[in-house]
Amino acid sequence: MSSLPVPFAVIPFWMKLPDGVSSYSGRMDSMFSLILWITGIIFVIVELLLVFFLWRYRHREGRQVVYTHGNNRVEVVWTIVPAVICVVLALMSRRLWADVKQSMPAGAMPVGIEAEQFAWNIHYPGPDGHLFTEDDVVTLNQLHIPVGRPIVVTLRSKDVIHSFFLPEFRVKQDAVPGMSTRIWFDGNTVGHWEIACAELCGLGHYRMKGFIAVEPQEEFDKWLIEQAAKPAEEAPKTTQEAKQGS
Ligand SMILES: [Cu+2]
Repeated sequence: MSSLPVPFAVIPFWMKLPDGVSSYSGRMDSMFSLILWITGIIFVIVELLLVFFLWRYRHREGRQVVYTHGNNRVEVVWTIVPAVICVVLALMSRRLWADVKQSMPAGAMPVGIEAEQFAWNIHYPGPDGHLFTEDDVVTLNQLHIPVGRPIVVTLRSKDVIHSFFLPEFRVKQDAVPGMSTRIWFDGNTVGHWEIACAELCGLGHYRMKGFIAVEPQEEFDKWLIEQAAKPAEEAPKTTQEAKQGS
């Protein structure tokens, strides 16, 4: 999919997505721009036809109405063509969906993320090697990952539905109370970005923000040791008013 013909791999400049920094962001963008081109071209054709017909069949004194039962051939064509396009797109995105959402890469680093109103609790496994246990290293809103290493996130929620959103990594996944959802991604560029909540989750939704840092392995190791030495931070207690807004 990364080898789509050039025009389809290019997104118009006024629709630019932020530069992708995960290993699958390029494939996702190709799929996105292909669909955008197909739907965009169809949109323009349909709107032009609409305007043409408005003009062509406008009211004129003495013009008779014509009753028609349609045109079978045209109807068959405009049913089959979109159906074929949809099936082809479904088959093309199937593979990407499976790679991104359904199979987890081997040797990935496990991280647990528990969303709550209005913060992200980030868990790294402690000495027992398991997530969400007493000895986890827990940080508030600070997700650090080593560059180039796949991360498998086990996503949970303490209260309502949140959505874990990393725009530059092309990651978006709901965190649903009572469910553990696994997702994976990686970062192929060193840098800092934001974690957003993409699901309206209460009055404090606008400030439910975290930070992701992609750093060289040694820096990450150092950072994790520092975090392990610190007492875990608690999310600030949300006011009753803010919770009621959920
Ligand atoms: Cu939220």
